[in-house]
Amino acid sequence: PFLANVISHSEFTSGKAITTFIDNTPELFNFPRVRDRGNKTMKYIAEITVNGFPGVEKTKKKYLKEARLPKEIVKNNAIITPKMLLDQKGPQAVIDFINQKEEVLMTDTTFRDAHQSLLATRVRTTDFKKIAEQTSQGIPELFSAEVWGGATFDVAYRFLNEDPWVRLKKLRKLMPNTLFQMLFRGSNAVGYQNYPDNVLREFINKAAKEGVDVFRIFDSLNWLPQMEKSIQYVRDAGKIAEGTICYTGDVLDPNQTKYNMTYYKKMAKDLENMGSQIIAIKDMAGLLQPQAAYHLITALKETVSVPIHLHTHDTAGNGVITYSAATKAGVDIVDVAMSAMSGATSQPSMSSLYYALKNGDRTPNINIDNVQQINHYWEDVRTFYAPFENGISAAQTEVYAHEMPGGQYSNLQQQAKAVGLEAKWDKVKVMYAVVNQMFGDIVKVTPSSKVVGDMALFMVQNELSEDDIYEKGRTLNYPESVINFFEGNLGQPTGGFPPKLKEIILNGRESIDVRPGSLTPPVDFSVVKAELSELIHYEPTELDVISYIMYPQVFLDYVKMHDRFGDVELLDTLTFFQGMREGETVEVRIEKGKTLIITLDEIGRSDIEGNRTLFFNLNGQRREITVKDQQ
Ligand code: 3PY
Ligand code: ZN
Repeated sequence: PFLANVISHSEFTSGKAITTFIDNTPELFNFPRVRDRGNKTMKYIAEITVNGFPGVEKTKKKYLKEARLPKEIVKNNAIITPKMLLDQKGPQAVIDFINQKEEVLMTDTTFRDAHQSLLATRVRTTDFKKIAEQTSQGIPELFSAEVWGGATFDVAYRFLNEDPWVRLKKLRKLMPNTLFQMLFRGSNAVGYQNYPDNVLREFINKAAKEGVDVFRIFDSLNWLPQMEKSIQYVRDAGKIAEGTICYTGDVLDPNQTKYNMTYYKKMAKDLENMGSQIIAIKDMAGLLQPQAAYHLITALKETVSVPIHLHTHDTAGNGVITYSAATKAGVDIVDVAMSAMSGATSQPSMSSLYYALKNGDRTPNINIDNVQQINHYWEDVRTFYAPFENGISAAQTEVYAHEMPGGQYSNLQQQAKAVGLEAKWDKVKVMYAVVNQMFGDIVKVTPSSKVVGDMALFMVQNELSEDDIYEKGRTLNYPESVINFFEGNLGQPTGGFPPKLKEIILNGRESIDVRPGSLTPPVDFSVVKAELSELIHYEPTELDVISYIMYPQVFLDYVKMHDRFGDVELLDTLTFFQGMREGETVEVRIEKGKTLIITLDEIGRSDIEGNRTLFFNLNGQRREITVKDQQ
């Protein structure tokens, strides 16, 4: 194509070509990108069609219906949303707004926690984009939409071949009047390890700039020193810091000596003093029972003057009752999800809560018809992700025993599957509770929950009991995360580490008891940028640099995949996960006015070396793509 560009360029054909022509004529390098993009897209489709997507069974039918989109959303143009208040008047105006509201406010978690908890975080940007505008316009009364953070960041790169920053930017454009909320793991940011303070600041600033308004900041051990910096950085960025208490155990259990009412009240007060503008109670496993919710919220409302935002999971089936009790006790905001993406390990349903509180004095103010229509879309979209369903379709009260977070359940299940423990999943759950007690009953949420999960898998896989660990534990090769935890690199658990187990697991290794971030030198971003640029052979953006710092290998793998296959995020979800069937046509809108119309005419037989040629038609032209059949 380069030569063709030279030959057809008017300056060249006019005979005035000089040696600087190439340097002065950058348009020579405008290769026909569509052809390139078409080829890359077909390469991806061919690969998935022949070899499949890991863990996905091919159930695609040839002709698919599109997900139903709302026919008519009734807009409320007169409304002033919290996002407008934040942008025009700053965080205090949003807090005043919350305090003036009679009704209970809601956060919609459909774009983040709901699919993290139900579908292994696999929902793709394209499926959010299609409903984003209508969600923003149809439910402008929402306090916020949780759209980013938690596991969505690395899963986007790792499994979806997508850039999470691009997702954020696209959604921000489509939902300009909705407050965006993200889940931020304190000193672990969106990762599983501790990051230096200047990385936290950089990440928060970038996320704020790209559109995040409310940062829910938690620490996986409820250790306040790990949250303080992040709260400060969010405030410095002019956004809203939601300091978070992770809820564990049962606050009304008289035998509960650790996580009791005194503990929660003190933590709430400390978070308020630290500068939290809202306090979140993050009931990540769904352990907060209705009576406990009533007493806890009542006590916290008496203790602090900032609004309280309650988050739960519906695993045990009591979510709406818990919210109803919390609403009576004066909770300000609760987290819900679109009905089709709610329940079980996800959040309680938005529309169910609406009806549960209807005709009361705090009924959520939403247009329920709009909500129902938007929900039809999710009813259809959820079916695209059937291979990632975690199998929990009914309430499971055993969560009160194993205490596994909703967001972890489906991921740990996939992890167990990957190491051949699918059939022993019940054992893994029981072991999870055993490990928690061995660790001294810790708060379990990412990344501490991953430590407990890894240890439970390790013990089930190696058929080890608790006694085995104490008896022959010194000779075992523990998972990296477990050693890291006992070294103190995630911080300090409430009441400290169990000394005997710590000694066995560390087996002579050093440990720390100070904030890990106080020992980590700041990252020099320009050095990292240069290093990354060498590795990927192009000039990375500042967002690339921060992603690379969070997840070096995952980011590099993503770059490689992107290089090979292009923007696969533009493919529809069934094609992305299942490829194409013979005779099928798909359309890929690569930009405004440019659509790839791809038909798969035939899948050739495997040749002697195991290669298969797929015969496509791309916008009317025959194309062949050959891939190695791995089966
Ligand atoms: C996460 O950190 O990803 C969580 O959802 C914790 O609940
Ligand atoms: Zn959650």
